[in-house]
Amino acid sequence: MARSESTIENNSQTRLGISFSEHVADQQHRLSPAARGDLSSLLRHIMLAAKIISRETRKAALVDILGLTGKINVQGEEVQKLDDYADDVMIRNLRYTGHLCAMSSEEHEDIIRIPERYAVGNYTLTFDPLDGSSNIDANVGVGTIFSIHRRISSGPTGTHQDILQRGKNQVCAGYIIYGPSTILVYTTGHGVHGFTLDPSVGEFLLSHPDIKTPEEGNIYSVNEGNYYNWDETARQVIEAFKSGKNYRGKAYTSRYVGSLVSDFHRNLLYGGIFLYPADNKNTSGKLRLLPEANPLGFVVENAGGLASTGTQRILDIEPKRLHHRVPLIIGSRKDVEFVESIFAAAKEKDAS
Ligand code: AHM
Ligand code: MG
Repeated sequence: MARSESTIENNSQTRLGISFSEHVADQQHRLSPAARGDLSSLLRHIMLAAKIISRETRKAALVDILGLTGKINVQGEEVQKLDDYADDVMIRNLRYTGHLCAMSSEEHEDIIRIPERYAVGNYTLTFDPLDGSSNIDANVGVGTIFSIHRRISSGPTGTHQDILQRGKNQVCAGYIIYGPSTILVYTTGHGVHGFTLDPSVGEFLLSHPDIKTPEEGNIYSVNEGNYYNWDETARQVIEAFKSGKNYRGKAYTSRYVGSLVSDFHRNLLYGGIFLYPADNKNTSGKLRLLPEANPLGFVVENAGGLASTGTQRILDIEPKRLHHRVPLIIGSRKDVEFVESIFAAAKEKDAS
C-alpha cells in the first residue's frame, strides 16, 4: 500500500533516527514557514564544528603517545590545548556563514567581531567551547554549550548590546556532550531534542525526542568541598537534601562530575538538581551567565524544569558584562522551588 506524505511528515519530529539536519528543517517548515532558513543553516554549522571537536576529544586519551594538547608533537610543533582548539573550530566554522553579527566565547575577554570580508547576519552566538576541560585528561565527559539571540542593533555590525541580552530572549540554545557517545541537545523553545552521533555515518540521529525532565529527582550535584565557604542558607539547602528533611522527606543521593554539561545532562534525563551557589571565594557565583547558565536555563525550562540563582529566575537577569557570573541552581522544578523557598525564608528572617 502506498504511504501518504502526511504520514511521513507527522512522524518526522519524533521518529527515532531522523537526522539533526532533517529535524531542524522540518521544525522550521512547521513553525516558521516563511523563514529564510538562516537559523537552520547556523545550527548545521554548529553541528559540523561539534563533529570536528568530537573527533579531537576522542584522541585526548592518546595525549602521551601522540603528544597532543599543549605538548610538542612528533614533527616538533607545539599542538594547541583542546579548549583553545575547540574555540578556534567554533570561530572558523561560524564566522563566515553570513548568519552572525557577533560572537562571544568564554575564552575571550571581548566580543568576537565578524571579519569585514564576510557578510553580517541577524543572529549572535555565545558559547563555551569546551566546558569541563580541566577533566579532559581523566577521560571525563566535556562539552560545548551554545546560545543564540536575534540581533537588536542596526549598525553595520553587531555590538555588545546584541550579546548582552537576557536569557529569555534566546531563540535557540543547546549543548554537545563528548562522553561515551557524542550527544547534541537543542531547543528553539518548542521541545528539547537530543541526537546521538552515529560514527558509522557521521550524522547526529534523533535518540531523545521531546525530553521532559522529571518534576523531582533523587540526585543533588554540588561541589561539597566548598561547604565551609558557603553561607548558612547554602549549607541549610544541602543539609536538607542529605538528611531527608526536605519537602519529600527523602534523602537524596550525591553525584558530581565537576563538568557542568555532564552533571546537567544526567540530571535532565534522570531528574535532580545541580547547585553552584555563591561562596566566600566566588562571591557572585562561579559559573557564567551568558555561555553557561542562560543556555542550560533555556533548555531546562523547555524540558519542564527551572533555573534560578536561589532568588531570581536565571533567564530574567540583565547581563552586565560578558563574563557576568551567577549562582546557579538548576534542574527538576519541585527541587528548585524547594531551594528557592529556603532562600526566601532566609531573606525574610534577615529582614525581620
Ligand atoms: P570551565 O568552563 O572553565 O570548564 O569551568 C566551569 C566548570 C563547570 O563545568 C563545572 O560545573 C565547574 O566548573 C566545576 O567547578 P569546581 O571545580 O569548582 O567544582
Ligand atoms: Mg564552562
